[in-house]
Amino acid sequence: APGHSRVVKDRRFAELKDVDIAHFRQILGDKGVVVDSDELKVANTDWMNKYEGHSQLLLRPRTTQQVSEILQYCYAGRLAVVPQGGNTGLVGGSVPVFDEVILNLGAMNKILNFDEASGILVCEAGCILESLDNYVGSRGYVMPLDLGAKGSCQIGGNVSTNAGGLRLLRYGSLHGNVLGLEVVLADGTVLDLLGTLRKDNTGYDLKQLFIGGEGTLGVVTKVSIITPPKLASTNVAFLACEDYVSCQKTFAQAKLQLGEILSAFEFLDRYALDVVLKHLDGTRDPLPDSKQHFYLLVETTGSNQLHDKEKLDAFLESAIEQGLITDGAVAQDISQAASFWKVREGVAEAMGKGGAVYKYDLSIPLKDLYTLVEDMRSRLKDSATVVGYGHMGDGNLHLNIMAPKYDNELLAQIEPYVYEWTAAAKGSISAEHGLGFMKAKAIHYSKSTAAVQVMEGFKKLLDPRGILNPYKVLPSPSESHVIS
Ligand code: FAD
Ligand code: S2G
Ligand code: ZN
Repeated sequence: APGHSRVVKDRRFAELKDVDIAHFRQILGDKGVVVDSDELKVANTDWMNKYEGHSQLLLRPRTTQQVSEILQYCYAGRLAVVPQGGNTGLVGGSVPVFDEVILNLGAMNKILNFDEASGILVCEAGCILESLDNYVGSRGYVMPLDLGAKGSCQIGGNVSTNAGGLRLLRYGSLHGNVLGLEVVLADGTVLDLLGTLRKDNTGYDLKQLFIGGEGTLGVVTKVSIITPPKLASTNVAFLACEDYVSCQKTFAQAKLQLGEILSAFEFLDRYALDVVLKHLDGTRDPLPDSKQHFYLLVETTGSNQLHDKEKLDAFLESAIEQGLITDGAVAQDISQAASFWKVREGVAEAMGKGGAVYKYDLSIPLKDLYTLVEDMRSRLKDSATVVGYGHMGDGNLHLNIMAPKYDNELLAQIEPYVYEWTAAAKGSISAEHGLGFMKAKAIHYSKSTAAVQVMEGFKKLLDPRGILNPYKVLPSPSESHVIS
């Protein structure tokens, strides 16, 4: 795809042969072996239509045993494999770079157990996040993560990217909520780490390696996760601020006055709001008269609507008194709350409608977080639309740059500038989306050489033949940093 740093195909890997396909048909039956070109085209192309591989084979296993037999065979024959979930990843991690076999977990979507006393869910990796949220929701619980891709992303993919999302501020990261995993290693070994205990300090906590492993250390086949109770009262407010400093001060105020009921604190700038209103049907400006530069979406979740409303009203009053916000609306019902969320969640999709989009998912110290957006805007002038939004509560900026088409001159003005800027601000070049293919070459902006060497050690230990998701996360030895 445009702007890829060209990597050379690893000569260690075998080419797919008919005898291989015949073997997979024996393991999976015809249904689980897809060679149809239309289906392959979809599986080879990422959500942004930016990365496209040319795999000749898509496998859809239905059991852990089948995953194990597939990997045993691929390991023995040195066939490279890309584990794939909902294919909503945004760093090119879920599609082949060349002709790697695609192993999609979507057919492994059974719920195995749900303990209604503890909220502990055990399910297969291919379960769609939204289906899980509906399932636990009907039993008085919520999934501890929520993201705009919930309708397609799978829990196995969420775990493998250590997805953050809209609720991390309240429920923390998957490194805390995932209690256990079942993983199949590159050679087919089934690693049963599927504990359901909150506390188990017996030896190294191996599951943590696969949370954020991006399919390079093992294939996640089952997940055990603790889900928080679904509470009675939710409030959503959409607020307008005239500058970024006011957003920061409003966040500080929200932490003080909303405290334990604060469940989300998102921001988007005027440019992001305009792109959503222009490109996404069914969205409307929650504050049509305000025409401000910054907007906040603040959500509270608590057990008592009366108490929560009291806290929220006191917070809004003091934010207005202190001139931190110039306007605001509190959703009067569920559908208005959903319309506020639709504006925030719609930015990712809207940014893709203008042609080409360059996405940067950065952790930056809060005080500097928006300065990069302003820098990029003055650097690119009118050659692109520069938009800033994201999970302000986590110090996570989504810098999105939209242009009519992918253009290497434009890219050269963005990278490595954005990475250098983030490293200088002591931030992270990937807050929640992972490194995938897009940022494998940029890991050193956020991790030391020694740290990368230890990671390479783990990779060698768990996948000595390198067949799992090659060219991703860690710099490929054969990588030439030529921008094609
Ligand atoms: P895929 O895209 O299929 O795969 C992602 C990576 O995980 C790949 O490297 C793949 O090889 C690996 N993988 C997938 N399944 C497995 C498995 N079972 N075992 C081993 N490896 C596996 N991300 C956030 O963190 N926060 C957000 O707020 C957010 N919002 C988004 C909004 C939109 C509209 C979109 C399109 C994406 C968003 N994302 C967000 C990015 C993406 O949705 C997440 O990274 C998600 O967790 C990917 O899940 P998936 O099932 O689609 O995985
Ligand atoms: C979000 C989506 C990805 C992007 O909406 O929170 O993670 O940068 C993002 O558009
Ligand atoms: Zn995000």
